[in-house]
Amino acid sequence: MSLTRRDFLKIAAVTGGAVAATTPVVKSVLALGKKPVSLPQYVPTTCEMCFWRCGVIAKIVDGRVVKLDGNPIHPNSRGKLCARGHGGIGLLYDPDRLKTPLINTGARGEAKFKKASWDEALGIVAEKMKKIKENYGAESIALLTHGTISTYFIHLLQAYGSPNFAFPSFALCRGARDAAFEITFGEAVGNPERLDLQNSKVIVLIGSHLGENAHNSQCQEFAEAVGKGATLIVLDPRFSTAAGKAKYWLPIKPATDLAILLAWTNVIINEGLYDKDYVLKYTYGFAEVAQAVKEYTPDWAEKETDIPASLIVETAKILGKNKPHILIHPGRHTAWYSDNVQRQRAVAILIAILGAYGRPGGIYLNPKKKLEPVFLSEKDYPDHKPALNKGKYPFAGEEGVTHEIVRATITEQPYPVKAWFTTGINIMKAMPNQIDTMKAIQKLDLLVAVDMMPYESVILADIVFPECTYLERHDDLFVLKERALGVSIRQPVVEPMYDTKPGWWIAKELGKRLGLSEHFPWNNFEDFLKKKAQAWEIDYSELSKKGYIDFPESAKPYILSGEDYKFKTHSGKIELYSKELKEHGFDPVPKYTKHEQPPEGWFRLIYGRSPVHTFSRTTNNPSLWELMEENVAWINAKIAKSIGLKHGDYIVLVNQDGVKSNKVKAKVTERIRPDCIYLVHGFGSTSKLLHKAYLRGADDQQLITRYAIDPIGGTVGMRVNFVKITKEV
Ligand code: MGD
Ligand code: SF4
Repeated sequence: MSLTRRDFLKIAAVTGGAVAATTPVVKSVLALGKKPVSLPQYVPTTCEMCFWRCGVIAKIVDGRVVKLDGNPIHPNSRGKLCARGHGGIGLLYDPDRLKTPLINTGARGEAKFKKASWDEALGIVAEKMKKIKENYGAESIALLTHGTISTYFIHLLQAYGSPNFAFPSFALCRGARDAAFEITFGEAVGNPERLDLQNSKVIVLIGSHLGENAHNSQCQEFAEAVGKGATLIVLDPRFSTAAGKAKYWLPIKPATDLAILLAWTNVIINEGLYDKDYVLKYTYGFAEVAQAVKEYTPDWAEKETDIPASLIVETAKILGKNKPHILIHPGRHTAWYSDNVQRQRAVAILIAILGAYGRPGGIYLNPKKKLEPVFLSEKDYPDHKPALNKGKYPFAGEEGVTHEIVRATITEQPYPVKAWFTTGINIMKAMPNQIDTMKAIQKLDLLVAVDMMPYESVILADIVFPECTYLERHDDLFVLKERALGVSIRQPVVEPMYDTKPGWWIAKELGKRLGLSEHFPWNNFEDFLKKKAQAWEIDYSELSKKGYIDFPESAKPYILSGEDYKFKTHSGKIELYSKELKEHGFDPVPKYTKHEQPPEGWFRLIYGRSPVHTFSRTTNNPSLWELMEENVAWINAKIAKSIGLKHGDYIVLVNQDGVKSNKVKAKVTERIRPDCIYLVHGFGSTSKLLHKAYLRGADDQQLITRYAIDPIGGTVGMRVNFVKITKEV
């Protein structure tokens, strides 16, 4: 049963946070005189099946979660969840979950786990951390992290004296986009992205495979816009689900997107189709851009991209004529090659000259109101040596660069790294070059994993701390910038199962054993949340009942006509020409880079998402596994015919470094260019403790032994690997 907004609020207002109601099912059971079940309860919380963080209402009967629905008042869910959101129950009741702390009694990676008490496991880790600090300094402890748990462990590490943490979600994912938008507009595009899709007249997806990439409210707005007749232009070497809805599918040669972006800019400027008033009032460096793109003609771009010049001109004119209601999706996973930031700069420049930033149908503005940070503690962190990536990538931001931690661990330069914590991340599937990751792991004195499931990186750990799932814990409050500013709560809908604990508790208990109690000055995390809510003048009990509260007056989505809007860049304008890039020795306006193409007989390995899975973290989920048990390798039909391959045959992929994949079924299709092979990411698990996912499908990450670093933002391009097909399985 999905509650309407009115139903939910009415019930919440009457009964408080845990909302009771008698459903028809319960009534009929009572009428038949069967053993009565307790009345269902409804508790709002926030999803963490991916990082979109939708509002959820959990239905609980007899202490068990029986259904999850989208919270109707929450802007990220709008009453709906995606398949993975519904699959949260599968995670909660997955029999393969980690159930107690574990200590590996064998060699590293042998996974000869003995069950331990929390006290024993925490004590061992604290003692080892103290020794490492004594011998090498606290900086020798590094953290690789993803998701909400990051907050507590970054705090713990910093309190202990280490600056070395990294989110793969930056360097391997959205870092290039964020760096490019900060350089151009003075701020990142946000997460969720501030896309005014519902008002767009033209939507351009550059490898953003919406629909397969399922971010709930974004997909809802995308569907709404397409339903209202928005023209859709999709650049993708593969006929994606979104391409199926498009007026223009441009099957671009991989690694050449920058060419089409520069050619579009060329046509829009030459034809005078840019937004002249907007450019004059809000931008800096238009003349330099106009000069720089002169050489990037549609004829030139045709040779690079395989897209006919006539189509480049036609689509450029559609953009120009519908300005400013143009949504050029800034992308999410933008770590493709070595020039990611410049490709994303070209996206940003195009958005700016079409006047689509701060305009209906383009990118809406951040809310007017800001919530002041409330820290986990007021106590200062100790001084420490510079972080491992300090000074290497001028636009890398605060979120660290994963490969620098791997490199420093192997080389011990500029100083040794002796311990890793992995929290909420399966590093073997999230990071490229598994061979180097293993080399680094073998050099560690301590590897600790905090997780819910026995993924590959958990199997490698010396000590495993089992975290309870998001349905069993409080977490920090989430601040949303969905047009208006809002706050979303995560709270337990059931008690933690087994001997599992929330991430904040694990960090605090470790802190206690390291003499850092003053950094954790709260007994219970709810006390901290209440303090935060009070500082933000939010009624905590109302938040707990509704799941989400917003500040409607904070919304200011658009720049008003003629408004003197100041951007947060050095010049106060949108920087089409970037002095900042120039000062650091980079091109101030993007220039085209040519990338290597696959040799004869080889294919470029490309990858993407399935709408029913999140990375490797859901491939063992009983509910979602039923929907997709394994991935398949997309291969062009002509190529398949030429080598006698049939749809459904098992194949093995071998990459340029001789690394072989697990066996995988061939999907023979016209829907992909002949020079590519496509895999959905996250499959091919090698953890025997994942009984459903073990050896199902092929692991794209195993084949990604090479990567290309972008010198501007330190992002790690992973689409630089070539594979061959072999039929031996
Ligand atoms: P990517 O994985 O970069 O996707 O989602 P996106 O940012 O949309 O892109 C995959 C698409 O890029 C494929 O269609 C592929 O054919 C195309 N492609 C490959 N090479 C090229 C090229 O050279 N040029 C062009 N134009 N296209 C190319 C990722 C996003 O998805 C992210 S970062 C996260 S963290 C979320 N993860 C996620 C998930 O795991 N599952 C689901 N269901 N949804 C998710 N949403 C988010
Ligand atoms: Fe959960 Fe789906 Fe929303 Fe992600 S998009 S938070 S998985 S419901």
